[in-house]
Amino acid sequence: MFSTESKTRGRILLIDDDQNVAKVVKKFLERVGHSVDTAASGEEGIRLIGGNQYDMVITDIYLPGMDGMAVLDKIKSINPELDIVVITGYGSIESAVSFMKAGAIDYISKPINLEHLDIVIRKTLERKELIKAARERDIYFRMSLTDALTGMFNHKYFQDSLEREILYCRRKTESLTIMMADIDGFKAVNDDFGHQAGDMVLQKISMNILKACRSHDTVSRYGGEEFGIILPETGVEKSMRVAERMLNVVGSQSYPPVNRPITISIGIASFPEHAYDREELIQKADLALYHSKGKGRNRFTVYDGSLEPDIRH
Ligand code: GH3
Ligand code: MG
Ligand code: MG
Repeated sequence: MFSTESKTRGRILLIDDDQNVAKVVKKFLERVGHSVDTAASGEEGIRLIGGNQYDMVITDIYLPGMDGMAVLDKIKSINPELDIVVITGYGSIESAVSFMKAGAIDYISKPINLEHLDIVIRKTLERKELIKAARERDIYFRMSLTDALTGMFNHKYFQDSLEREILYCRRKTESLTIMMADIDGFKAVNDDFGHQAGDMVLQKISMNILKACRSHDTVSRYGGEEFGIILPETGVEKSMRVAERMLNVVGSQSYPPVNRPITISIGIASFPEHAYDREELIQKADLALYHSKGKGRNRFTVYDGSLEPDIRH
């Protein structure tokens, strides 16, 4: 996978007290496009690492003063992620192994074969690039699933998880319950205390909703001041206890700077009891939520056929 055509270039620190070796290696590495600083002792190398951003370090293991192992330990304590390649004496594989056990990423032996050195450096830099790219992908992936204000999962994650959970429950003939929760009178909170205070309330309510749920429940910000919660392997009875707890936790807290009680209303619907697919389940939980609002708020309602609007005229 590591192409010799790779354009990977790095900022490299070379620590070697042998000035001839340092000169030859530096010249070679610069010719192939790297930027290289040299240090003639471990102490000097450590100093340079303190003030520069290197991609990797190449260090001789035989150094005057601080020896190679001490240098390696010190570098790892400063920056555990900095890749270190050690230069070992000819045939001393044991020392190479002990350095790799201590955290070196690879080794080259003296006398240095420049082509081998080139391969080791490319592999090290490319590995570093791959790790960086994987981390970025991971961050963007997580960002795409979470809501920036509350840190909760977002609408899309809620929909995707619900679809997945329903498929699972169909296969396993399990039940699941969802709750739609909406903050009561939130428009007035914004109007009376400002949007920033509203945001703070949203954040604290999110924490409290999470507190009332169990670790395997999926809690997400459905939109605005509404939350969608998936309770896997949970029927109506159990979900009512969770809803009760949620109303208590949310309603019993204060939300400075807002100096009035803040409550939520909840609608509950279960699979397969009330609906057999995702959209219908959400629609039924919404209808139950609407009913909680109509009945005076700060309460939960479990979906029931009698809640359906009467369409006979
Ligand atoms: P109800 O009890 O019927 O739910 O009344 P309500 O005032 O909560 O409902 P309404 O739908 O009238 O208003 C919702 C408000 O929520 C309006 C909107 O500005 C506010 N809101 C939605 N998202 C955010 C947000 O991210 N931050 C803030 N501060 N407010 C938000
Ligand atoms: Mg509301
Ligand atoms: Mg709302």
